[in-house]
Amino acid sequence: MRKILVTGATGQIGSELVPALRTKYGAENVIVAGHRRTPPSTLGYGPYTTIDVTKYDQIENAIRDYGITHIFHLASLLSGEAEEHPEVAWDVNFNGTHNVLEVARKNGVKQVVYPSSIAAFGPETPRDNTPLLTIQRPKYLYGISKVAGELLGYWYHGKYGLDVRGVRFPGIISWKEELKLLLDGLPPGTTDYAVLIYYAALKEGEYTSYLKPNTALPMMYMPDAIKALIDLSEADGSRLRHRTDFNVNAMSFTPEELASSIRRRIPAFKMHYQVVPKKQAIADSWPRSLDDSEAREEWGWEPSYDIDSMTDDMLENLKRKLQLEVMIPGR
Ligand code: AKB
Repeated sequence: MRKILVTGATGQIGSELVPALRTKYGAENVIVAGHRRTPPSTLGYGPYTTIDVTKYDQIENAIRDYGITHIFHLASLLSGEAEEHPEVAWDVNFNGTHNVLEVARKNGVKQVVYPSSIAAFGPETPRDNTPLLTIQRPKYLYGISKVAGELLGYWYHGKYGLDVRGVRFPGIISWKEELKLLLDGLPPGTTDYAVLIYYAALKEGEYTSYLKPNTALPMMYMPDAIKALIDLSEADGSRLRHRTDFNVNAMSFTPEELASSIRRRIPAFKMHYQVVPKKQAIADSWPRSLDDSEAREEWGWEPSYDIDSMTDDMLENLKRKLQLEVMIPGR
């Protein structure tokens, strides 16, 4: 029987991972940890605890109180906010991960899973079909914290035998959790335009992209991201030759290609461009597509959504969520 702790559970991935885990393992066996005093209602019924991952004791108390056997560690600042708040980002992304691993090994936790990112690569990395093992010299702090997290996981596995696993996520697109915007009106991540564009398409019929029209980045629809985390967690450990750095590819597209996909459903949708140099520079240092052969071979990774099936599903669900009357041909 698994007793699972999810850190950073009120964020974009946690909001959808938690309900999936609760359906699979039982609500009372999935303990949600976040910053807020009360959990958002989207997480459904089940135990909730407040944890700041930079505080070792708070993690250890939760592990002991609930008899935790497995951890999904999601608490992290994203690429844009990490550049704005480097000290906090290092504290949460690196020290937080170190705390989770240390508490886990000292308290007999069986497994820790956490995401890395395409940000773990840098401008010198080959950008197309990027292999798992290649040059990693990220230029920005978020990526540096992710590479450090990947290596730390290997170290805990090698030195203490802790079962640490992780994937390098591309940009994740989802409709359930509304993105918070930062003070400058920009989202916390670099790939988040690909979420905001759907809201704008339904609400305003137009969107202004902060990335250039031809900036290709690897992306993934949330149901595939949830599948990746759960499948990797459940995979037979004896088949894993890699640990915390699995590339997982689903699709790659540019802002212009995403706009075209939306126009199949909303023909009048207009796209404008106002490039934000700090966002563009981060995007230009990341891969355009990934070679994910190790994930396919070692634990059977296979995505279900491409750009058009994702767009159809996003628009349908968002439209319902926003309760907007938008004419979608063929519906
Ligand atoms: C970001 O844009 O910062 C994240 C990521 C690719 O890790 N979505």
